[in-house]
Amino acid sequence: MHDELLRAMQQSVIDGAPTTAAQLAHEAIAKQLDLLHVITHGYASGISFAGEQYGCGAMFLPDLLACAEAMKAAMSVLEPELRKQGTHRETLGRVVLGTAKGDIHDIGKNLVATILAANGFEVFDIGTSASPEAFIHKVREVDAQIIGVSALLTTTMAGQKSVIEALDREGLRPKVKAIVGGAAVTRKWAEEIHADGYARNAMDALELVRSLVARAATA
Ligand code: B12
Repeated sequence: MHDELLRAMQQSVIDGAPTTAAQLAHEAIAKQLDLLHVITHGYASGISFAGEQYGCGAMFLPDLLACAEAMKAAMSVLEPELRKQGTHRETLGRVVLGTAKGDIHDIGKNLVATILAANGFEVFDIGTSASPEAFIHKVREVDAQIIGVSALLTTTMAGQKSVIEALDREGLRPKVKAIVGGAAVTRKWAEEIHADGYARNAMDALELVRSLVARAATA
């Protein structure tokens, strides 16, 4: 599907070209393309390539920052449109989302937030580098059913464990379900830290949240 456009999207991220990235996003909306497909096979594929280049020393941090800026420019065009395409008007549940303490990556977490919100969930995004205390505070404030912790760094995965431990300590589980995700995270890690679920992308996160909320309703 529109291979040339997808390649141009990848390249706009690799080149760190926010204006082009945003223009291509508008083009995708005008052509009524599947926006999740566009994000995954266009922009996210570009940012993954940039990450690999950075990982092997072929790209440096300022380059990676420029790539992230381009990806964010595209997402700021696509995310409101994805929300608009959402069909649900009633609230299916409340989800607190954040990135683990010490971690500033938020592109993936924001996409998860958008997909959940577009599909009827009320999302409370507490941002990046969020402490376990911040998660607990928000869960209590909004009476959330689900808490989602993102981690992109191997060093900040421990922050996911701390959030789950804090939920247990405060006696908030099993009522509140904890899910984890992010590039560094595996299903095995999720099991190890006794998370209630793991998802490798935003669509799987939506299915996971739906099934956890449905299970809680019939319990
Ligand atoms: C973009 C990027 C950056 C940007 C972040 C901009 C931003 N606002 O987010 C910048 C340039 C700032 C950055 C900084 C750093 N980065 Co960086 N970064 C990346 C990169 C290239 C892409 C991440 C991304 O946005 N992917 C696209 C999104 C859509 O995918 P995603 O995040 O995986 O999210 C999806 C799923 O994981 C899932 N998901 C995500 N969150 C959640 C949460 C829940 C609950 C669920 C269910 C699912 C879920 O759904 C999402 C949507 O489908 C990755 C490489 C990679 N392949 O991941 C490196 C990478 C993560 N970074 C890395 C590093 C080392 C750093 C720095 C430490 C570099 C430095 N020396 O300073 C700093 C970290 C600073 C900090 N304290 O956090 C390493 C991590 C290595 C490791 N294993 O620990 C990586 C892997 C690059 C590499 N190959 O070395 N980075």
